[in-house]
Amino acid sequence: MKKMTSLLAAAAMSFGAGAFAVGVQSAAAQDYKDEYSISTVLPEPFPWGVAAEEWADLVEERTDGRIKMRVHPGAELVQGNQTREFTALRRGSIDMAVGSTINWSPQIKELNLFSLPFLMPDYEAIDALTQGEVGDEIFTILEDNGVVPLAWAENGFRELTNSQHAVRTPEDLEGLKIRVVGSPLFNDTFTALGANPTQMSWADAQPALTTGAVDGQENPLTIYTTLGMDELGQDYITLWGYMADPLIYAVNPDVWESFTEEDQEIVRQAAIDSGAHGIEVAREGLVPPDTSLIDSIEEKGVEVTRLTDEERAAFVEATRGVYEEWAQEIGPDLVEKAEEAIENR
Ligand code: X2X
Repeated sequence: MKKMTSLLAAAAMSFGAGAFAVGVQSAAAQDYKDEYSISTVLPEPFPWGVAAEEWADLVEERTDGRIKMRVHPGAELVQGNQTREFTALRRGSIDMAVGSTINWSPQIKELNLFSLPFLMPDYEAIDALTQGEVGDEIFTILEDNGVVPLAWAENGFRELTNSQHAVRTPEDLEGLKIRVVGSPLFNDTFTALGANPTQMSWADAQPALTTGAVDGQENPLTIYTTLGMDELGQDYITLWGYMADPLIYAVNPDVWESFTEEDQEIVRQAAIDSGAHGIEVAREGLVPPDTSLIDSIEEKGVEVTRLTDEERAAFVEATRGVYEEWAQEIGPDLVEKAEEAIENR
């Protein structure tokens, strides 16, 4: 009888544990929101929007609709103020984001690494950072600062465009009013080059280009073509590849914790998969031997300036002081690690 009782008790216990586990599962599922917001700056068909939409699609498909995500482009959840995106993500007023390292660098100084002028000479250099130890270190820093980073995508190498004349030397930039993004590093770089930088959000940049309030801007050519900047009078492009901004997928930690482990894995893998595709889209037509995107711009009569090594060196030289100053700000060890990774790529 005693044995019987204890057997029954054991059965009841294991049944109870099972019921408890089921209870936790369904409570978690019930805790899920009807829809999660993904903040980003640019919609489809820009590489940002492609990456973010594909993330949402893959997650919905792979979770059988348990998790639905909606892309909010134009940084609309922070009223277009893209440099506030990281803070909103951390606080939970947005759930998820696919954001540029530039836009998050006012809060995370280490992300300025990617904006150091002429640190990364080519696409392999970007990969050497994001796919290596430096990328891991940056993800740890992001985690320590209250978000859950999952994967990388890409905006791309930012080329210089303007409405006035071809730029082949730093002297050609003298006095040109150039719209720059929201990290002080950009002000320093363009000031060192003799230009007149003016900081504004992407939302403000578009009308400023249309009205001619600024002479030029810097952004990847995917943005130039998708927006049709040739029609806004941006008739001169200098291919100088002075920096590139990767995009980072990240999730608010409370949202992340609310997901079951299985769903966390799905969300992470979908970010990695859509990010890999996003990087392909960001590089399409820009990497030799396929330069079709650049060719299509030239065919429109836009003057594309390609710098010789010597001409490029003049820009490197003119911005060297900014590089050194900002390397201190970012952290000399991280910068050194990045330089080594690029050297050994
Ligand atoms: O504002 C820009 O230039 C953009 C769209 O490239 C970023 O958000 C960094």
